[in-house]
Amino acid sequence: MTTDDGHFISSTDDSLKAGSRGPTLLEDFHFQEKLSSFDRERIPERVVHARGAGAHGYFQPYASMVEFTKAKFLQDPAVKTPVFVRFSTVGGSRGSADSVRDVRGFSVKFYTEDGNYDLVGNNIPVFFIQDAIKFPDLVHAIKPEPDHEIPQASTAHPSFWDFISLIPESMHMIMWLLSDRTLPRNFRMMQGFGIHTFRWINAQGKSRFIKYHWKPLLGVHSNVFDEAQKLAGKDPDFHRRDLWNSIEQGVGPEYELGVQIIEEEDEFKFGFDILDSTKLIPEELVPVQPIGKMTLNRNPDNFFAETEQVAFRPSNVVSGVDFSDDPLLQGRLSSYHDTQVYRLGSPNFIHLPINRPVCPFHNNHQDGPMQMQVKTSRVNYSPNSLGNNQPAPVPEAEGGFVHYSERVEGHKIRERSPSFADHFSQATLFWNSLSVPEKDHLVGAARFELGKVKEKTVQQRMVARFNEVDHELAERIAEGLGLSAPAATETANHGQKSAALSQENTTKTAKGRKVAILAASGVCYSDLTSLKQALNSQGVDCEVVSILGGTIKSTGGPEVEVQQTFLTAASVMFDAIYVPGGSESLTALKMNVDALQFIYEAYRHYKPIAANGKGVNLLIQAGIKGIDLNSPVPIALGIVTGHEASNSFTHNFLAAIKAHRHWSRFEALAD
Ligand code: HDE
Repeated sequence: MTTDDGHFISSTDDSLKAGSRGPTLLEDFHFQEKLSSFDRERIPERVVHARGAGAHGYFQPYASMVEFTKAKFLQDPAVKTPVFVRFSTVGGSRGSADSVRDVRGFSVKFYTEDGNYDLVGNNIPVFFIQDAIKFPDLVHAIKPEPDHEIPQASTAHPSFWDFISLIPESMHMIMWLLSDRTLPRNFRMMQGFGIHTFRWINAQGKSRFIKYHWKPLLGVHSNVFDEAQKLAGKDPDFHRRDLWNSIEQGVGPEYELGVQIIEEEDEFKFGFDILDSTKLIPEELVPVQPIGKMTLNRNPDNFFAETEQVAFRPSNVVSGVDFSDDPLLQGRLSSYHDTQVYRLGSPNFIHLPINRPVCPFHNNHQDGPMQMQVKTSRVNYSPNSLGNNQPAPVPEAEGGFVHYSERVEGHKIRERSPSFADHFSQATLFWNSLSVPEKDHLVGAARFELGKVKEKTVQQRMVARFNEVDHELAERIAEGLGLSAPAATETANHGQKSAALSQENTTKTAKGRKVAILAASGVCYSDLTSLKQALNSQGVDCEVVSILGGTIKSTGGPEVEVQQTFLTAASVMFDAIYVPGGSESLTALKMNVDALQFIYEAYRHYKPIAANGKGVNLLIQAGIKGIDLNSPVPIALGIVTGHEASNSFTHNFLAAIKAHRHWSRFEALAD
């Protein structure tokens, strides 16, 4: 151990004192350095998106995009571009829980041979506001209220809904905010969107409009609200841990990058403005073309150096990518650089290893705090003759970035374009596109959030807003709040839908799921291992959860290792439950309240549950209604029973895991 200057340290446990019971001496330079460094360990957390987790990986295009863009990293399917991705929540502080109801950030830094490209998106395709100048108001309203700093990481408070009720442009985003999208199961099963309309420019200088979509290969899946709330206590690091573990296990997240390409001449053909970030372009109107895949496969070595210090800026683009005039994007183009300089303390944040481009960079920027480059030239101005006029600008033909020469003219004016004025049609489109359970969840979320608002005027104003989205929606929310329903509006629901907006239509696979095997001493070895092996072979992870740690005796085989106990684990951490046979094991579990609660909670959260042998009695004991050992439960209900772990038992359980949630369970099984 040495000081920062390299002097060997002989002791770091006692400060230098005048006598062993005497005062500490100022000359103890090791003490001074250690404490002063400690005093400065924190940098300001991000003003939004403070809570996050990151990972390294790579992006590879499926085919050359040369027709549409000259961006080098999209030219050659053989080229893997390294990436660093940071996922985040928006509202909570750095130490807040992962699973709260919130929008998630989805930021990607591509380290291309042409310099870094940052695609800083969210997991929702639209945003709350149309103009960046309202962002501070929005964030003040989202964050804890300034007098008592309550609540943490939640929009369920009066000032948020007061603000929202006064800005109708937020209604489309609010529908997404109240939907299951803000409760992602994990980052591996979460979608990403660039939100704004960007431009791609090809080598001939032709510009097209672009919307970005990240689609997870495992599909888009969510927690139910009760589960998300419990996870926040049982494992506040649930998403971070899942990301880390999946990468350590070699099954890190994979996302397909897709683009919607809009020709310049089609800019005005949609009936809404493509510069308005509260609108999406339905996939039925412009399909999403898959263009490549991103794989995350390496965890950071150090959270602070990488995940905390990574600095994203939407203005950080490569040649071939350009901006649109979306007023939300335009504001972001300056704000992020500004925030990084404040947060990381200097424009030289770019020299930090996580932010540095992988290609060489040269310019005449000079000095400043924490300058890491030791430039050796006497010349630091342009033009110059003493340094052979280096560094010199690069002509466009050789890759120099040239902004798209869009023609603009107009009066200087603080005004919203009238083409941004329709705030409800797409909110209605979203509502219409949801499945029945998704609609129920949304209504429940609205009742919860507005139920935390005691100001009746705010509640009423919000109900009036929902009424403009859909009358039945407003009626249901009003009923939950104990308010009288508003009269139906003159404009009826347009009845349009878009299939891509419902999570029910997403990819569904058993791969990447995690099953809890509940067992105690005396568990049937072949029941346990045969199903476990079958699940593992399909990419399903299993953990044995028991009453005590260590190992348990089995019948018919060796001792079985226990991975978790009912104290360390909870059903919310798993996607499904399996109860193998073995009468001694089942008797022990039946006597254990935590085991019974574990099963009932998974049942309540609509998760697949399998039990064989007398395990079915344990499910009954746990409170699951309408089942018995001799008559199989309909597969759609996600409860798989049988006398032994047969092929059809395994097959049915895998099918139930693949379906993930079994929404119709309560109506069908209730006594
Ligand atoms: Fe951000 N946003 N934002 N934002 N944002 C920040 O930058 C801002 C917006 C998003 O993982 C800040 O480094 C303004 C939309 C993500 O490090 C800050 C506006 C979208 C992240 C900032 C927006 C985002 C941020 C805070 C209104 C989705 C986390 C700390 C125009 C497309 C990046 C920081 C990371 C972070 C400003 C709106 C996504 C203050 C002014 C729209 C994913 O600069």
